[in-house]
Amino acid sequence: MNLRQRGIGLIELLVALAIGSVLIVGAVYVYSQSRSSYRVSDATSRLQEDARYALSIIEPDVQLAGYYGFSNSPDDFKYITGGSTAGVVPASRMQAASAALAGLASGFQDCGNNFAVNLVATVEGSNDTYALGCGAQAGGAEANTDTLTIRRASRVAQAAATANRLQLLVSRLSPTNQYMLSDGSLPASPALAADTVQVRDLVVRSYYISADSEGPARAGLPALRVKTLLDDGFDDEQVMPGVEDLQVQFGIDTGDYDNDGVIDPGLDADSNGIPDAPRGIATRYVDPDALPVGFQVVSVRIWLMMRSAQFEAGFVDGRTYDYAGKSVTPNDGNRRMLVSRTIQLRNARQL
Ligand SMILES: [Ca+2]
Ligand SMILES: [Ca+2]
Ligand SMILES: [Ca+2]
Repeated sequence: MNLRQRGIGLIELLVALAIGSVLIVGAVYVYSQSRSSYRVSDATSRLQEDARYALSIIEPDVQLAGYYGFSNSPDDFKYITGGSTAGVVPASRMQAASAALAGLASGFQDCGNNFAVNLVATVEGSNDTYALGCGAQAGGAEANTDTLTIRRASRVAQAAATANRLQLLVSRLSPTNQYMLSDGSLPASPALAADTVQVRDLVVRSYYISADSEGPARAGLPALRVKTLLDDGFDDEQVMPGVEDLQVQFGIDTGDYDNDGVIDPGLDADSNGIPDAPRGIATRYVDPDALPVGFQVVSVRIWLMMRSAQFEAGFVDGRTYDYAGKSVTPNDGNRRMLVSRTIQLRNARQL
């Protein structure tokens, strides 16, 4: 037998090389594709996670807006000083247009006249502008964004009254015994009783968007921030970086449940255009600066535009986002995610 050993011919070598390089190019392509789709899904899920967190902060605040202990009627409250229930100031005179409430620590008036104590306005906001009297932090307010303010009582009762803190004395037994105080002096009556007469802190929170985020190299990345009423005044802290826009609309009950543009028959005996007994159904959404007086706000709709911290090479966000009466086409290399939520107010004010 003449077994001839043969080597690999040039043709075979070239064919093998060609097949090999096709395989390598293919593998590299698949790898780079999966890497970039991983990057996209990673960026997207981060935006999603941040949005979820930001909403988890805002949502409970809004749900409880207008919760004032045993009463959801802010008109029941009266401001007292020195524990004296004589010469009280009713809630109707604690509003922005009213005379400045006497005896308040100056910090309480920093965000505007009677801003901290305006119990009647359980939710309020400004439309596409920053209208709080106290300055926006971190580069100032981002242009064309809304603000949202909520007012309510704290979830837990305090053991005692504290000076220089805005607090509510709430009574389950008598709607006339609802007081607000800031000097730690409780009236002689009603006396505190665990289940029926309690002191709760007044909670006032104002959400807005700043132009910058905190932290190194975070200038130019907008952030969601919140001002919170504390002892003597307002604190300002960042909730979440990478929130480019906050938009707010209020759902009001116009009594037009059959949606024909006018209040339904029989619901407006006093003919003032406002349902006499609102059912707590949002029949119309309005911008925060277009809230008609006297209507019940039953829900708040919120939009957050989340934005990635960095430009992404080769990516252009050419989408047009239509929301809250705005239309935005960014055309830049930032990835975005628009999230929205409609939050029901549990303590919608009964008028
Ligand atoms: Ca707006
Ligand atoms: Ca109607
Ligand atoms: Ca009416």
